Amino acid sequence: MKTSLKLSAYGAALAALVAGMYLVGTAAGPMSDSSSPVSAAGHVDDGHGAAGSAPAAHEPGGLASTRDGYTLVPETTTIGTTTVGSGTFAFRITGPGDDPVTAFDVVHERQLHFIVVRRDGTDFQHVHPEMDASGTWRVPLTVPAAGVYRAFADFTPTGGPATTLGVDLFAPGDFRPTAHAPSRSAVVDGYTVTLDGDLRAGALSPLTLAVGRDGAPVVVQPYLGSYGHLVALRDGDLAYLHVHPRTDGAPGSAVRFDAEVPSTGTYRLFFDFQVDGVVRTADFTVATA
Ligand SMILES: [Cu+2]
Repeated sequence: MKTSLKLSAYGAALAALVAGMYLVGTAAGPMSDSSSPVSAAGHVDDGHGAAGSAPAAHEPGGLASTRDGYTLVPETTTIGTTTVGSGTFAFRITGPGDDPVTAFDVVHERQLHFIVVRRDGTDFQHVHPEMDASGTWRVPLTVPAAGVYRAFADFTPTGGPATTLGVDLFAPGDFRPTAHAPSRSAVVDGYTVTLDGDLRAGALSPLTLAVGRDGAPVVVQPYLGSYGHLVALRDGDLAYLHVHPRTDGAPGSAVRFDAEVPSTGTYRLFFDFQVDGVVRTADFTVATA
């Protein structure tokens, strides 16, 4: 069975809900402050600073394993596939002073959201590890095929910034990359999910995700505090953006998001939605308009 279809748990992460809005991002600042050349935000680093003067503040999340004094420290970087064995993946988040962090804010009903995806944008998983008293997180983790995977830890340390850190994990074996043609429609377990709307770099982009089955709309259920969760990963570097639905959206078969991507390019979008108590993931490939 595909792991992406059987997420037993799921959620969202990201702390900072922009006041009265719907966009949640992992970047330390608003997405419009990214280093994208299309950004028109007022306090983008304009180059007056010396090279190396904390450009990370303007970067999307997930591109680094360490940021703002917080580091994602995996116990091992080798993971098993369904054919060569599986295991438990363990890691810690260390903070200032290199001590393990044990206090995290609950965001979307979880202290930490963990996402694993192969670097070609395939086999997305969103799971919720458990932390012990020493600050070690563990989660059963198996991937369906060999390759290099990116793992993202999406969390808010208590008193610290909303943060997404990423590390590469390796599943031994023959790796066959998958190309993803542009797609705005996905079928998952008989549910058809359709994406409407254009992604525009550096601007809020209204997106609608509609779920149906046998030609009829299907009403999605709330899960972990919203009606669906959307992760966008930039093709090429897997820059990570986590977007939540607009709060003015009534429950229904269509979930509305306002996403903002930091640059032109192609993005893989992963939409987690719940129907009849089961969380499923639909994925799309969209280039900026
Ligand atoms: Cu989660």
